[in-house]
Amino acid sequence: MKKREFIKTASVLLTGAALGGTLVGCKPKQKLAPPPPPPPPPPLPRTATVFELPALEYAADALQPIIDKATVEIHHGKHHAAYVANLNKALQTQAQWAGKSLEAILAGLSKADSDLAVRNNAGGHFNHSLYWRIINAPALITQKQPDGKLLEAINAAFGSVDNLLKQLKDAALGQFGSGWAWLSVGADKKLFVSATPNQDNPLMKGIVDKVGTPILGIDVWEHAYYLNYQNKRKDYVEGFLSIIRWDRVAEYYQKAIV
Ligand code: MN3
Repeated sequence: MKKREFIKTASVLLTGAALGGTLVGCKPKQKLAPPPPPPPPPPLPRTATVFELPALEYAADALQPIIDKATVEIHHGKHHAAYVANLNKALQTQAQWAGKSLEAILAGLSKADSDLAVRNNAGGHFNHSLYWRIINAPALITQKQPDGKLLEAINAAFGSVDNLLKQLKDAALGQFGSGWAWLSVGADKKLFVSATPNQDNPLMKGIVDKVGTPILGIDVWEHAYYLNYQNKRKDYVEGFLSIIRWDRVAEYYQKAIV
């Protein structure tokens, strides 16, 4: 046996003896308990949809003099941003909305929902996203009136564009307190005007009487106009209707009638 092998063998023997020695005189050897089963894997994290504040398509001062810069900055950067943040927060604890689109969430709400966080903030996010997209800088409003298929639908439902604008104005001025006035496409593909309180909208079929797809919305919360117009909601509504992007409203109409 070479020296190195001798050392190795001796070392193994010694170790065995030492181990054996420790067992001598011990209590009867206890059978080792089988290892506990591994803990169940943690539940998969629920993938809540995360919504984002859409950027404005124009500068904050672009809508002047109809809507002033400070109002746009606060309305978009604070109010709308808060609806998005609070919606995302609420969705973290309400598994039933996981992975759903904003429209699907709105359509799934019911009057029985006692937690208003999703209703108010999903509504607030949808409503304002539409609001910012259907208006533009006054100088960029080249098309003053609707045309094409949208015009045909307006004439069919209201008789004339003037009648539509009057109904929208009446709905906006008639909404007591905070809320919205809407032009929507109903299930019968016909246009109708309605108003809703707070951040409700016509997509909320479990909540509103008149159900449809909104294609134009007028925010009549005071935060939308008070800095510039104070209590003169009528002046704000008339100004707002003068900067409508009818080409964009027509796009929403086309999507809604498919
Ligand atoms: Mn608002």
